[in-house]
Amino acid sequence: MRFIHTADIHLGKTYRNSQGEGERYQDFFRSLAAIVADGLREAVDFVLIGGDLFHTGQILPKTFAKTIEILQPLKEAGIPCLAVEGNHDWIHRRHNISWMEALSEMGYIRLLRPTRTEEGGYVFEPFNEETGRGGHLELDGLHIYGLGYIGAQAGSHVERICQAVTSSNNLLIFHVGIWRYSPVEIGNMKLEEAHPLAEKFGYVALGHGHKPYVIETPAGRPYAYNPGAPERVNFGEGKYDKGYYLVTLSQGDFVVQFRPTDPRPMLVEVIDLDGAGDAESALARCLEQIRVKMAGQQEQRRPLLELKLTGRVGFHPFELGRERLRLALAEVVSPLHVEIKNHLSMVAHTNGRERVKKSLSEMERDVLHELIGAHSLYQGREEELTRLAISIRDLVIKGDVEDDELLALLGEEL
Ligand SMILES: [Mn+2]
Repeated sequence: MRFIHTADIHLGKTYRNSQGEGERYQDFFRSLAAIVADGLREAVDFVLIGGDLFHTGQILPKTFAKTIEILQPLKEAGIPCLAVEGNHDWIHRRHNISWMEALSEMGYIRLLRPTRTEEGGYVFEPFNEETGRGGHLELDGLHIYGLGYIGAQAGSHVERICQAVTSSNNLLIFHVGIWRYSPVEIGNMKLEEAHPLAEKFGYVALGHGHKPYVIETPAGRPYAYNPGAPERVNFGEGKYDKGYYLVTLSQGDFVVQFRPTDPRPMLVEVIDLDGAGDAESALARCLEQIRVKMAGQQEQRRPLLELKLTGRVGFHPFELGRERLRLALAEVVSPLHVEIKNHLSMVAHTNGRERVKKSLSEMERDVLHELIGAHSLYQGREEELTRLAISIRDLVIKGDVEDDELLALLGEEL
């Protein structure tokens, strides 16, 4: 028996109001289509998607239509595609049918999701082909269970999840990260909390963290696998291996092979402009560094670029604005999309004395620090809560995280 295990496809993601919007939108579909094509070529028995098939709970009709088009060959070949919901697919309004449920009803995926008892226990109902609902199904003697994103409670629910499983020869699809390996800030559990899963499941198909990793029992037996996202989704993923797993199950052993995918080039570059006297020379330094970095690149696709500008400069940081940088960069690397983090601080001269003006982000931190410290409940935790406030602000600006998750993050910290 052979199968593909992938996760975190993030269909529908793009950069709004960016010239590269249309092309970037295609990246994620191309990535899934290539995996589907591999599955057909390898004649796998089934495909697993460990959550975050879609980037957001609400998707555009064209995203749904394109997803169907890409999954169609699997359906026609009779290769089941089993999926769970990730945090990004999650829809909170229960009276609305989710896009994942719709795909399951139409037979493009088999969406696995447990039901819950009043006492908080888990029940994995057999999957019903007619309704497209259920928590578990059997394929050639392998029992496949599906558990989507359950948030911060994942670690404490492992025992209940294991209790709900009475079969042997089991596999679990679970959208959760493990703290030590997952760079995502929410939805993780501790390594030791995961270990009991190894007693019930021969293979745990993870999703959530976009970086691949494998988890072993304390005795050194691998049992949980996170393939990571096959495309680079967020800045910072440029250095991760990108791919999916092709797994062979023979005589109870899962033999796992990581297969690389072909993601768009992504570059995060820190540019130290310390000592630059004017914006013109700073810009020249910036472009030179990028030019050197990109020299000898064989890649045809336009890269995604994030620039972090640092240092003390003799001009107002605003002079190196987004548009000015974008125009200049277009001539050097022609990036598909650029994000700029301007951490420059200005050195001013007053009466011959050098004085460093605070950068925007420093001022912001100081203001928050003062506001938080003014409340007696939070005194002594200013540093940590300021950091939390800023990271929540960044998540809100990025627009990927749902309100409930932000609240959960706050709840955990407070
Ligand atoms: Mn994801």
